Amino acid sequence: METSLLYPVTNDQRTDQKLDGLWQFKFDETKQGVKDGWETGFHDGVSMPVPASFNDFFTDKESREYTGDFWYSRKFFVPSAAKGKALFLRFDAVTHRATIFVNGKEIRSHEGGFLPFAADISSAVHYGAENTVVVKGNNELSREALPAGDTITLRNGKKMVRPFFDFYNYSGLNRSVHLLTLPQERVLDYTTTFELNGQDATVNYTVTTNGDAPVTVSLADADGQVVATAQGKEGALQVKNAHLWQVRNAYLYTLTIQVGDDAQTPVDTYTDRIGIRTIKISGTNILVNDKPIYLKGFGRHEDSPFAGRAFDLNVEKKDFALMKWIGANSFRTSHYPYDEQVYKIADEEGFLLTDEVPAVGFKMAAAAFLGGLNQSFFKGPWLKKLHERHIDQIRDLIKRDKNHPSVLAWSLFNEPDTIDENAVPYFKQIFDESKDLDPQSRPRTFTLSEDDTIETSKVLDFPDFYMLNRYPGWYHFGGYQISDGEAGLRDEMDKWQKAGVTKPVVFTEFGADTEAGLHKLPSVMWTEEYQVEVLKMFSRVFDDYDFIKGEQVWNLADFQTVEGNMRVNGNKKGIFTRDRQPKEAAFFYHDRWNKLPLDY
Ligand code: GCB
Repeated sequence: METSLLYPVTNDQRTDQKLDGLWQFKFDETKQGVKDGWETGFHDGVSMPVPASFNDFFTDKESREYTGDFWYSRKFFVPSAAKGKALFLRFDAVTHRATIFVNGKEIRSHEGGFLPFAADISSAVHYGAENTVVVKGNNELSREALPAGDTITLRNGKKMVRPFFDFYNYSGLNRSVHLLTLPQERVLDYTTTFELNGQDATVNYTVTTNGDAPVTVSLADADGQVVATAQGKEGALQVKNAHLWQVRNAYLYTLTIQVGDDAQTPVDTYTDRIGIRTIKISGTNILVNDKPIYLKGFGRHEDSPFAGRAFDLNVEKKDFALMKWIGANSFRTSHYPYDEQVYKIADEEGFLLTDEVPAVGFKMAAAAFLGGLNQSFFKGPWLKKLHERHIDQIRDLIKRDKNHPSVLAWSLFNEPDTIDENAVPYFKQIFDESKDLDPQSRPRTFTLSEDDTIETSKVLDFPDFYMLNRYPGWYHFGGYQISDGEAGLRDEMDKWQKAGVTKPVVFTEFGADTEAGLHKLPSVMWTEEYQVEVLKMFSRVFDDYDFIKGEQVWNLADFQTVEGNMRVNGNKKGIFTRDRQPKEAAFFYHDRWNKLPLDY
């Protein structure tokens, strides 16, 4: 687990300089890099933008599909003023694994392509001089790593990935790289929990530092007025007439943590924006600030033309504009933790998000569907290593995101094989080990695929609410058979109702692939008219069952996938196209969601 995952800030004690821009880049098919000393830096690569997935910049297929080791290199200047400070490079995400070298010295490695890590580089740098950072990356998939898949070698010797999921294996330095100078004695982490007492609120906090200097915590309102202060590494801030963070009506306070005896010249300061709100599950209700809410929104992907899976603030801005316009209030970070800036925007805009670890592809039927094998996923030599990585990433995810008011719940898997008895001990372990990680005790859950029903799933006791991914009208009972699809969906919901479901049910995937601009009267599958028919069918069903507490359609936008006979250059279930233009279905939801009350 990472020591500190605090998001970088700049203030009197800390500096954050982004090392984004053009880096040197090389493939390393034959693993020559180390032998040839690439870790000391190189100039004979191609220039590569950071942050970006490297794949779509290439015009030849071998490069776009490249699987194996790849290297990035660039120079950066460390000012003399940094001497005596703690000095780190922070990588917001390298997909999927990385080893970091500075001036030829190996600093550290990291596994997991969607979470940040920091490398202490103070022992390797030259002050007042240029330094070289080199990243050796790798994008292979295996059953021992998240997300799950295989890497095969073609008869021509080229490696290729076979993901057990459909999103394209976009790789590289997908998020920003930061050069951080930090005080030696500093804040490593903090937590908050909330109690609401009538008009007032208590913010309980803990602060972790790496020293003994005293800690002072203060809270300022949106106008910058300090409303509460407290001393010590643990304490409570009493807030009179608290402004609560509400869904789509956010209010953020600024929390300032100071380390040191002297308030005028602190040893360290860390500032963050927090929202006061509570989250509870009560019967079949999801409660925010003790009021029931109904989730409207999307499963999403970090995906766009040119930069692939890289974080792009412009795309994100547009996505939030579209989600606000359409009347959404929530989304799931399917199928991996997103860039931290996404959570900051969600905090400000009052969106709720279900935060997912990349535990996707834990099902051999998914592998079979995409051309792989059909056997038990939860029984195999890969499980031990996979489990270590899975829980490690859950720890880092919760550590990274626990202070965001927008985070509603933790999603610990997407569509694992839960009809397999072998899944039970694995689930027990993951749920036991993650139980106390979140100080706010947010709900933990996972999505159930169509095979996993109230009758077949062996792990229904574990989640705090149910997330269902269902595709009648598309993968079965498509086209003119859609009426049978609706009947089947109602039969399934009747069974949940009859069984006396005691937890909320949220539909987290449903939809139909739709080629934008394709029209037909009467409709056929793939047309914009048909997508609307499918979504209307689901809406009718949702409206008839009280225990359904949300609808998150698959997907906000079309996205790039593996190629195959199931996909026409991507997954086209987007309500918007990949370049974020509306399909007919967008207007259907604009109409429906803007009318639905929050506690529907
Ligand atoms: C699913 C997966 C999602 C796919 C989707 C589809 O069940 O969770 O990753 O993209 O189905 O469209 O097939």
